[in-house]
Amino acid sequence: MEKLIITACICGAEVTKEQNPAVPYTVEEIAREAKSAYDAGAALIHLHVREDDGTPTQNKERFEACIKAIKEVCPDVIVQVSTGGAVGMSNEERLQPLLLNPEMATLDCGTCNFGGDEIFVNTENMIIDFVKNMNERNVKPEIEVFDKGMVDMACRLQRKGHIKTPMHFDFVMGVNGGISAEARDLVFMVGSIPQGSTWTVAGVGRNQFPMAAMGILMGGHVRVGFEDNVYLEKGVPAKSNGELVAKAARLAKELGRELATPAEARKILGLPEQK
Ligand code: KMH
Ligand code: ZN
Repeated sequence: MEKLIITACICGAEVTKEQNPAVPYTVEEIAREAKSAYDAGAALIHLHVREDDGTPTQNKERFEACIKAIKEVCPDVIVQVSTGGAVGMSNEERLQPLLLNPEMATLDCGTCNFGGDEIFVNTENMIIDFVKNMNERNVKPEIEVFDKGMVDMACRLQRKGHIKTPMHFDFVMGVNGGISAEARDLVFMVGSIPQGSTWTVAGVGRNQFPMAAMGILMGGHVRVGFEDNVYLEKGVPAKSNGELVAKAARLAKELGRELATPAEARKILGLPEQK
């Protein structure tokens, strides 16, 4: 089987230090968490950034500082910026990190409830605008889908020529408002994407490691990290993102999947070699 890409979503926009004191806010903390994940086997960092007080931001300068700090300690890691940001941000704010010409960025392919009164808005025209922006800058989108209809939206936009092939999907499963995280759900999602696509799975909360194990077995890739889950096991907060990545790496080893280095991950994802 193809080598396994572990993505670490080290920070997110919603999770707080009250939930786990190791959640990073400052530039230094973000670099520390990226390094812990990279040392444990992550080839890719899915990046959100915060102000020092924890407020989520899409500020270009803050992203620039964080990416620089990450690259100083993990020079070859792939950094994928979030264009999802936090619920309620404007499109202009969300698009800011693309100005840095990152290797990858997320492309959220539909609107969904996000718990309580929160709605994560991604209309069809927004998706077209976001991907146009990525295409102009040669940024590879990771198509984030929280439900099956979002896979269909991405495929429709691919057929219309907006999204390039091969597509790379991230199935985010278990969000309160999106698809649940049962084995049958992942089988359904994987069976719904075009041949030649790559995919990763991000199980939310207690679904993180069951979904990771399924992703490893089914030949996909996996995402773990504080954005989606702060516990190493029931009732045990993870001390770092590295602990979560190390657990995914142990599962991979037991199940016979070798880990992809960042260079190998670039090949699998069709990204240009790092200069
Ligand atoms: N924070 C969520 C509202 C992304 O990174 O593109 C959206 C999110 C998706 O995290
Ligand atoms: Zn995210």
